[in-house]
Amino acid sequence: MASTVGSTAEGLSALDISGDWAASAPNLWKNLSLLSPDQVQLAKMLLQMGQSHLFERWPEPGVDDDEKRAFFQQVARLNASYPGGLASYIRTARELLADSKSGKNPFDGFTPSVPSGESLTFGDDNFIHFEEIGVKEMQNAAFVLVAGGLGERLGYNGIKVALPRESSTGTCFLQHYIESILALQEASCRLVEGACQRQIPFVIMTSDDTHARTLKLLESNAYFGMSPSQVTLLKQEKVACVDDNDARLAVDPHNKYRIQTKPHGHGDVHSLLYSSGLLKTWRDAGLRWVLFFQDTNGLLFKAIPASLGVSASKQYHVNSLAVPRKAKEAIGGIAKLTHSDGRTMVINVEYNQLDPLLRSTGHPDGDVNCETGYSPFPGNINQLILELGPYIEELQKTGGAIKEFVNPKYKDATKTSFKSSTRLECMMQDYPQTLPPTARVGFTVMDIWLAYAPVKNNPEDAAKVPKGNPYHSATSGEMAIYRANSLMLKKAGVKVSDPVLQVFNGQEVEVWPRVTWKPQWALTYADVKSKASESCYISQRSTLIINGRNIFLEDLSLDGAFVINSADDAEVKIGGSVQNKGWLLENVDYKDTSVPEEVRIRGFRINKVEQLEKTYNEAGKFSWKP
Ligand code: UGB
Repeated sequence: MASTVGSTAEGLSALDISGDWAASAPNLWKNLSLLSPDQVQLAKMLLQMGQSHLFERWPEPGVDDDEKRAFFQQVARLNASYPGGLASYIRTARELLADSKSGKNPFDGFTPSVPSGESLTFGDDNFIHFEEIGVKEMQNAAFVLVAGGLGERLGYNGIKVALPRESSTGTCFLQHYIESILALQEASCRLVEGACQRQIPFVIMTSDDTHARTLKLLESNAYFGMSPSQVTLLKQEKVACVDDNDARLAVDPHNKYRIQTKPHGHGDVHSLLYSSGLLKTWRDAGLRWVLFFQDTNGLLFKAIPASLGVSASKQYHVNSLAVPRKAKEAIGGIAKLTHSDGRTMVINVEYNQLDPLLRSTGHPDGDVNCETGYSPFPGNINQLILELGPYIEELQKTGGAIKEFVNPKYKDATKTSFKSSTRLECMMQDYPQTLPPTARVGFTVMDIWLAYAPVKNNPEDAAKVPKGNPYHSATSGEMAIYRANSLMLKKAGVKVSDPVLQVFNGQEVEVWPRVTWKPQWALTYADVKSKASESCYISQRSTLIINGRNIFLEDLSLDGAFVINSADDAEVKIGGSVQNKGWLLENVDYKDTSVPEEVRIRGFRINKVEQLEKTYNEAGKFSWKP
């Protein structure tokens, strides 16, 4: 319990509030003897910052005293976790709310234009070259997953990283990410002469909404094979909500002794990494790259080797991964912004800002597609690769603070009151905003089918997405994995049947053969090419699951379901014709609550009618044909 101030008079002098403070917060004054000296200072700061309303409904001492102390413990946490403390938060909120009320454009004076960056085509020589470089560099990298968001748009009750990435194997996103990092670590180490001991560090940013469940998922699955010492969880704190343009802190509607809080955004990752000291540890260990990624993009590791190769070859301090973007799609656009005073920056312009910015700078149609059928501005998929040295240098100047914004929903055009409380937010991709013009900021555009299929939208909203725009749902996220694997095999020469169109949860999707593989089977196009021969064939209704490193598909002809498992030191050659009834996709309605949530949000379940399963648990060379 906190120690209390000796006397009321001591508390009064400590407060030193100008004006009639007792009239402004009489209920606080009555309760002053409950507070420690530090809490008295916090009380003083709150009153000085015009927050006396917080105490309006406080009863006499003796009633709810523990709750009152808990209130100040919360204030202390909010104060400590924000650079400059709560007073600074309130001041910034007032400034940004005033800008928002007056309609000030955050990009005032800047004109957007289409920037130039590296555009890659899967499987061509350039792509293969960058993948090779990327895999070599991987041992000098650390990965950071931002997973503090609850995913309100998806409406799923669990944490998003626990969702199956696809339901043929049921592997969840977090398991897939960890297995991909381990496979990259191993592939990179194989390219080093002599022993390579390096473990790729993996940081997960969590929040109060996700922390306990993320830790439990890791612990109950033995960290999916990663050494626990390789994984660090950094928890972001939420920030205070404000109720009006004066930035009066919002009282929690469920508890008058709490300030309402909401997430501050993924931009917190920079200050957390900086204050954790991890960046310096990594630099001292000789690391060179930090790769940031989001919670539910099941394709992203297919794009990582080549994009790291681009960073290394072009010596980019900042490399943003991007895909062609449909106009008005809810992903930010990467733009070059040129100020009338000559300043330029290459930066993400968030989807809700791009259209007004274009309209105010001579593009009356705003955010529209060009002749390619896509927006001329590449879509930011928020996977960033930062070079560690320049990153540390920059954070030493900023402490990791990222330019914030506020997005109040006003009740009416007078912009004087809000529909609900709001808060300051920040985004990790805004990091380049403070960089000097000499910084090497670039981006890498990849084929969308290869790099980007997030699971963000609930079935109802996904079904309303305009035709031609991506659904970003659990349905499309899973189908994208089968499509990408099928297209990679096709590019390698395998004959893969064309997809059929099917509708799940009101979304029409291409259904390709359900092909999945463990990351250690293939991380790059070169891996796929070396393990799948051109004489293979896979029919559309097939399922192929490859669980092992050294599995070689020779002249396999598959029409049905085939699961191949092998130990790391087994080498297995597979050929011949496999035919069975296979695994069927059966429609499920998202409103059918008798079905588990993770199944119903994708709109289908897999009925495993018949399959062939081959398992090679021992070391040695094996060859199989029916
Ligand atoms: N996240 C946190 O870790 N903490 C938070 O406080 C909030 C989120 P959303 P958003 O992928 O196409 C981003 O909600 O913010 C994590 C980019 O800004 O999924 O709407 C959260 O767990 C946008 O430019 O996305 O939009 C998740 O992993 C575009 O790139 C991640 O942050 C878009 O993503 C993203 O949170 C996209």
